[in-house]
Amino acid sequence: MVEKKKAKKKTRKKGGGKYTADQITVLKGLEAVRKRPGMYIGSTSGRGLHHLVYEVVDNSIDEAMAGFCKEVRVTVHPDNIVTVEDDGRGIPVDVHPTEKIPGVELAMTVLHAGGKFDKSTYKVSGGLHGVGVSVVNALSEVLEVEIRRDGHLYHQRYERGVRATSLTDRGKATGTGTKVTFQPDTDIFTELEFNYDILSDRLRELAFLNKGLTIVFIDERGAELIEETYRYEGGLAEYVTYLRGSRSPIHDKVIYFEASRPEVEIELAMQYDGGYAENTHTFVNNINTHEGGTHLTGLKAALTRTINDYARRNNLFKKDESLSGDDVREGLTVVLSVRVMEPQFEGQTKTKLGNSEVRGAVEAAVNEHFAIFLDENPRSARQIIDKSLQAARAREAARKARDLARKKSALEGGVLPGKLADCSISDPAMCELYIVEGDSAGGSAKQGRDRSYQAILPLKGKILNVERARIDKVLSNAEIRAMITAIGAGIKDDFDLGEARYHKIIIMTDADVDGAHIRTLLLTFLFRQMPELIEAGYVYIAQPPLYRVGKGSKEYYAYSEDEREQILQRVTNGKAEEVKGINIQRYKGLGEMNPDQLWKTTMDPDYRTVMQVQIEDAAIASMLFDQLMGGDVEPRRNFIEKNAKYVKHLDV
Ligand code: 0RA
Repeated sequence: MVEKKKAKKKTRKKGGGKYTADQITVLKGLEAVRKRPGMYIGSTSGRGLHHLVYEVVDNSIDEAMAGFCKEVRVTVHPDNIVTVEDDGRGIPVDVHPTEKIPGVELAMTVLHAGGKFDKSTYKVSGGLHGVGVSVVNALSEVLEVEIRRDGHLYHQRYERGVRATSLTDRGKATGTGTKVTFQPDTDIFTELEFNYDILSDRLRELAFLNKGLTIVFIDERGAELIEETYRYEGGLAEYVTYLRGSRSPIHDKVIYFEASRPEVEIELAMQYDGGYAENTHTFVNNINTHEGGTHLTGLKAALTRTINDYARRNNLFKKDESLSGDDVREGLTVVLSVRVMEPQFEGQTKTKLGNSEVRGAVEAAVNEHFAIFLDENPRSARQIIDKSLQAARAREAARKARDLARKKSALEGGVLPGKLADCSISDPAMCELYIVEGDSAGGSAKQGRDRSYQAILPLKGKILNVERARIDKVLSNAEIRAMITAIGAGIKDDFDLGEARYHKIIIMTDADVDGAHIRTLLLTFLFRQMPELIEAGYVYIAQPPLYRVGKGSKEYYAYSEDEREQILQRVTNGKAEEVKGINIQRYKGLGEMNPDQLWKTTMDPDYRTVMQVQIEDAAIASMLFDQLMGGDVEPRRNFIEKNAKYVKHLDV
């Protein structure tokens, strides 16, 4: 009922006159966005907040992709007001023949109209984010747009999506372009502060993905103004160099090509290095497809086939030898970017490409261009194949060792690791596996748990860094073997989600830097060896409390500094003299909690908070890890800081 009243009030124009029927539809549309923001931007937390910037930037990038814009400037002002400015043609200002309002007003107020009045001028549009700038308008306390066009400067202001001024001509001006300034609505968003790293990472990524485009990022919030310029003439080829970081390449030239097919435009860059990890990044219309999809399937098929064909033709195999997908991707950094007219996004986080026609197109293009590269660069080809063969031999040795271990443990009676305290229920959908740092915390967890459905696997110290070790070494590590057998679904290409023995795998580490490090190692391991487990939403992070506040027989647990303050305020009623009877304990590790406390705070489903790990969080974790373990000192110095950011990222 209240809603109706609100809508009515808003249909009154500032100047007095009534809105037309069309504009009432407009207001209803924007009202719908304000009522269910999550439907349009995913969430109203930090993620959704940053989404607003991406949405506006996407419009400028579309203009750049159409060939009319060279530079995009993004500024974060004090109070988290954001400006996105481009030197494109400027959003049209002339009155629309049937809608009877200026084009810019249509873009700002009509859902899905976005900047795309004329689809044919835009070859492809930003898929996932393509909800249109009207959504940003609806969710902003204030939005102002300035357009330079036809020798004039035009301006208009909106408040919460509703027109506050008419489009006005502010006089003569040179050049063309669009400038949008907006302030996210405090009524809508739970988090209002823009994160410098998240924005700069995304803007840099966009610059890599759109070669030649200049993106300037300015942050005016701190004592010192920060300005960074991203511009990459080499596009994805430079991106691969950037991602490879300090790892040494095994061939000098980055393999690079662009291909245009009726169903899809393809850009690809890749390079092999001496490491053992695979670093694959795929994009569709500038969106990171963390969950992969048809383009990735096509790429993988082509890599395996092209290398095997080349090796066979050039007699590089001993008899019966062949290379698997995992073999040919060891030490490979590859970025694939495709542009598709009507992308279908699927998966848990809608970052998996579903369009079936893309698979064959990518496969054919990669086959063709990669085969040319190998033929034209025989020395590089030899090195790539040698490396893949080494990977294959290591994998074969590991498989034999594993088979042997399996037979051995089968003879001994139990296949499950000795350290695992399993649960009694056998339905995986109901079962949880806690992977716990340290034997003492493991002991408390074993005593405190509900043994019917909670299993505990304690791990000793730091597990092996899978990023820097080859598969045979990874599999010879006892802690890693224990995890693989406890989970029970295998690894890599042999992974079978249906075999997973638990549908919740909860990483429980200390709430300190070491704990964060171990968590990163575990996430990296899961991300590298069983990404499907993360994609299925089976992986979680436990949230142990930081403090226990005791007062008399009462006790409270605080999971953050803020919460500790709140609790203190509450129990002392703000009166300082009451502080004396209070005992504050800071938990340095899980081991300091007794079984009952651990159960109550961290394991009891009715009380605990667990964070579900998204595949992109795991990807970020493994990237960070790689930076940490690389040769450079600077990234290592930044690790703690960055790691803090990634933990924050999980939260949003
Ligand atoms: C449609 C038509 C034209 C420009 C745009 C959209 C446009 C939209 C945005 C949003 C942000 N920056 C933008 N730049 C341009 C121009 C049509 C013409 O001039 O012929």
